[in-house]
Amino acid sequence: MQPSLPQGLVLRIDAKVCHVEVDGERRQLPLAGKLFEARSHEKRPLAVGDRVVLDATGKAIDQVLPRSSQLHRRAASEGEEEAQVLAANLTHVIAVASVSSPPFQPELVDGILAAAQRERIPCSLVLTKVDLDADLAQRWARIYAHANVRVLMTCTVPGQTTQDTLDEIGLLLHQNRSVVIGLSGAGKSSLLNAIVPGVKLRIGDLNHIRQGRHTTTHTELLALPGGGHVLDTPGIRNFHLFCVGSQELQFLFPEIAAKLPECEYRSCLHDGEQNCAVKGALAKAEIGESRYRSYRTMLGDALAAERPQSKDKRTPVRGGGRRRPR
Ligand SMILES: Nc1nc2c(ncn2[C@@H]2O[C@H](COP(=O)(O)OP(=O)(O)OP(=O)(O)O)[C@@H](O)[C@H]2O)c(=O)[nH]1
Ligand SMILES: [Mg+2]
Ligand SMILES: [Zn+2]
Repeated sequence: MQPSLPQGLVLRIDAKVCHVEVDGERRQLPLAGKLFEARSHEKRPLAVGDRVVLDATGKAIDQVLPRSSQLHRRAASEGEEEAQVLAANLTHVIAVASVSSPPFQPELVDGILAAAQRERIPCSLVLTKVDLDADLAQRWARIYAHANVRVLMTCTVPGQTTQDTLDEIGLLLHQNRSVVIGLSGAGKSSLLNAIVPGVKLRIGDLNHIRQGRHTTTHTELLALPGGGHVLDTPGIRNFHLFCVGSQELQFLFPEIAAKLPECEYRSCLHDGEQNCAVKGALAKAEIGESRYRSYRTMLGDALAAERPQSKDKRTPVRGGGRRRPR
């Protein structure tokens, strides 16, 4: 029988090599060229969190094992649409957003939540810097509670730390392989520093961040003392869904999809149709205006991609049937 090939876990990806943990030891390995061909629809053929098989020499990555989940978005590249997988094999997504400095960006947060929902990865929203505006933090927390999202409010400023919430996040981290993701300067690395003893990640200066400089420059998978893994990521500015169909989209916004049975049309897209139940839910603040705005923007993108004359080269989408009255 042929001896089995060594396997490893991708910890970090640099321009030319990947940092892979193999038998408890960190190695820097290149990728076999065939991987770039096999996964041409992806910006990169592998992601942090991937499990890989090495070649017989143990000196190159030969195969990427199937993923249990992936967090991916549409890559900001020209030409053919590509997916950018931000992290693989996750069991939890932590969307991090500050209430102020930088301001909360609902569309970015909603993109992350929708992408996690699409992969059925449980997702929490961490609202950071609550010391800067506690009322605003409460307002966002209410909107996301309607969306069935677990919201955790934090402050990591010494002397004002929200210890209970930090402990709660610590517990989540120990039980999962989580990715921490959000805008640059939101406080992702500060959050991990406050929770994980000894991790000492680099923290940004807000003036540098305002000039567009990230502090964290690589996604890095960290094994936590006490169990679990976490991926700290560089800040992102947008999160566009990759190839999502117009009919599928509302199911990534649970509080919007929950209204569908009350709409007049079975295939209602909640986009101005007659007797649409979402209208009433917005008036009663059961759905946040900002959530609906994000939904409409994403719906616009999805519908544009489905038009036959679309120059967009996305792969065909599911759904999109005619409206039928109930
Ligand atoms: N007032 C206040 N400031 C905070 C808090 N948490 C973080 N900060 C500040 O926010 C700035 C950015 O923090 P980082 O942790 O580097 O942000 P990041 O999200 O990791 O940024 P990138 O690595 O660039 O993506 C730093 O100046 C922190 O001191 C907080 O709870 N309250
Ligand atoms: Mg950081
Ligand atoms: Zn409707």
